[in-house]
Amino acid sequence: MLTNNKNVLAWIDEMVALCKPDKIVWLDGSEEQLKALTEEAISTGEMIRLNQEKLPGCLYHRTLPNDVARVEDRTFICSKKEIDAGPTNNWCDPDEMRAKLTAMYDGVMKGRTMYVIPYSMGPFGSPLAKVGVELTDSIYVVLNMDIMTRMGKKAFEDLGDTSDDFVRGLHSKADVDPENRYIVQFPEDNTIWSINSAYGGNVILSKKCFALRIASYQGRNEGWMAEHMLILGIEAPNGEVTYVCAAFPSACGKTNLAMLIPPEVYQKKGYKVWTVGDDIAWLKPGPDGRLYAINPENGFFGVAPGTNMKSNPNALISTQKNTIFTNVAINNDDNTVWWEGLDKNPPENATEWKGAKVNGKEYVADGNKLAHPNSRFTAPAINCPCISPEFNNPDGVPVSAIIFGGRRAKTAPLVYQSFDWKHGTFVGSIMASETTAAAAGATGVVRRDPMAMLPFCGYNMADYWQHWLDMGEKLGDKAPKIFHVNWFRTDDEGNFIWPGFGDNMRVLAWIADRCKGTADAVETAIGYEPKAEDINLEGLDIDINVIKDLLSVDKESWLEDIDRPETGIEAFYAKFGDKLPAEMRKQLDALRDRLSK
Ligand code: GTP
Ligand code: SPV
Ligand code: MN
Repeated sequence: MLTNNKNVLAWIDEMVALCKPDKIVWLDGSEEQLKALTEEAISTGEMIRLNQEKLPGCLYHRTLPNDVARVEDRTFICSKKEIDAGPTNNWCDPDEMRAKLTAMYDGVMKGRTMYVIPYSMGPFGSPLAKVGVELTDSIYVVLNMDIMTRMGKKAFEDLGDTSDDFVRGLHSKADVDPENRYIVQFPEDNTIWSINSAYGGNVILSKKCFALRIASYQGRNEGWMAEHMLILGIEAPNGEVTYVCAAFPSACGKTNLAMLIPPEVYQKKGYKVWTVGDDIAWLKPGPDGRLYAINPENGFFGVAPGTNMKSNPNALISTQKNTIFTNVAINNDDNTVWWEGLDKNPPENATEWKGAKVNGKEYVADGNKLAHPNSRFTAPAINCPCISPEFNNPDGVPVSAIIFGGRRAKTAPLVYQSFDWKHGTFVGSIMASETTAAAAGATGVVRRDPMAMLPFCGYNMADYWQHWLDMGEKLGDKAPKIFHVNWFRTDDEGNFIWPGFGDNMRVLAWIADRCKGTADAVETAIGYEPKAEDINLEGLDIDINVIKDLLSVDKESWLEDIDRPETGIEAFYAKFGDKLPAEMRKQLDALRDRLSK
C-alpha cells in the first residue's frame, strides 16, 4: 500500500472484492518495478521487444483485430438525468449500468493480477493538476500509463491522506469481447468503468475518459475547461513566444501541428515552434485575468501512419527510444517497425499488424495495409526535440489564440478569424469534419463535431457551449482570439490543395501577427480573412490565385451547410431544443443574414 487515504483504500477494497484478483500490485513508479513488469509481459508474449540497438527501450504490442480504435457506440455518459448527458452522448441510468457491469466485473480478475496505478494529470503539485487511480489487469496499460502520465507514489502524496478528489478508474480486458465492451463515465461520481477492450483510448483511462469526459464536467463546475487541443508556442525572431491552442478532431493533425518545423524562410528569420501538448489542454484563468493552459499528459499517443522524416521529424525522433508501438508492422530483417507513409520501402520480410508473416512489398502492392490505419506510438514527451521549456511549468502558458479546424474537402477556407469570442464559440459549435480511423465505424463521412469534442464532452453539449460563453464573459478583453483553419480542401481529383505540415507555419504566422495587432484582415460574411498577399509564399511553388481560391467563401455552399437535412447546422442545433443558448441562435441567424446579402 502506498497511501493511507481512506477514500482510496475503501474504494480499492470494494473493487478487489468485486473483481477478485489473485494478486494486487501497487505501482510506485520505480524503474525496477517497471523493468520487472516489462520482462513479465515479454515472457507471456503480451509485449515484444524490438531491436535494442536501433530502438532502445522500445516495445511492440498487437491488439485483437476487433479492438483497434475507440468505440463511440459503446461509450456512455451515465449522469443521473438523461438531459445532463445531452443528445450527443449515449446515456444509461447509472444504477442500471452499474448493475449490468457489476455482473461482468464479478470475479473477472480471478487468476490475474490487479495493478493499482496512481497518477497525476498535469505537473506534480500544479494548481491545475488532478490525481487519478486506475485499476487494471493489463501490463500493456501499466506501461502506457507510465509514459502518458506522471505515475507513481508521488501522485498519492499530492492527493494527501483525506482528499476525495481523485478519479476512480476500473479497467478489465475481461475476454476482449466486442459484444460486451463498455466504456462508461459516471461524471457525478468521478468514476470510469471500462471492460472488454485492451486498446488505447478505451483503456488508458487518464486520457479521453478522465482528461476530457470527466474533466470537462469538473471544469464546468469548477470554472475551467478541458479541451481536445494541442498547445504550441510560436517563437518570433525577437524571442517573444505566442502560445496557441488548437482543437482538431481525432487524426486531423494536432500532433503534426504541435511539432511543426517552420519552412526555411521562417527558420532563417529565427522563428521556432515549441510543443507543450499534442492532444489535450486544461485551461483556466490565471491571476492576471488571462487564460492559461497546461498539458495534463506526459507523453504522446500518436497516429503512426503518415509520420516520416519529412512530414513530422520531431514525432518520428520522439519514437526512437522508450516507446511502445501498437498495431504497426514489424520488419523481421532487423526487428524494427514500419507503417504506411514511413518511407516508400515496405519491408519484404514483414509481419503485418494482425500477426501474419507476409512479403510486405507484394502485400502492399496488392492494396493491403501492413500497419492498421489507427496504429499508434506511445512516446515520452521528453523525447521530443522541440518540447517546450514550459512543459513542466505548473502554472501553464498564457494562451493568445484558439484555433478550430477539421477535415473539409469543400466549404471551409484555409483560415478565418472570428469577430469576437461569442462568434468564436459559434464557429467552434458548427465545426464539421470527415470521420477517421481513430474511432470504429465508417471513415470519410462528414459529421458535426463541435470543438472536436463530440465523442469527449462529459455533459450536455448545449451547457458546454454556455460554459464557453460564460468563460468569454469572465476573460473579457483578455480572452484569446479565435480562428478556424482547414488544411484539407481538395481539388477536382481529390488531391489536397494546401501543402500542409511545416507550411502550416505560414498560416500560424498570420494568426500570431493578428494576436499582436500587426497583421491586416478583410471582413467577409464568415469572419476576418487574410488578404492572399498576407500569406507568405516565399519558397513555395504555389500561385497566389490558388491561395485566393483557398480563401474563397462560397455563400451557396455555406447556406447549404446550414440547411442540409440531418447533417446541417439547423438540424444539429434542433437536437438541443430549448437548451441551445440564445446566443448560438442569434449567431446562426446573423450568419445566415450575412450570407444572404
Ligand atoms: P488524435 O491523436 O487522433 O487526436 O489525432 P491528431 O489530431 O493528433 O492527428 P495527427 O497529427 O496524428 O494527424 C493524423 C493524420 O493527418 C496523419 O495521417 C497526418 O499525415 C495527417 N495530417 C496532419 N497534418 C496534415 C496537414 O497539414 N495536411 C494534410 N494533408 N494531412 C495532414
Ligand atoms: C483520439 O482518438 O482522439 C486519440 C486516440 O487521441 S485515443 O486515445 O485512442 O482516443
Ligand atoms: Mn485525440
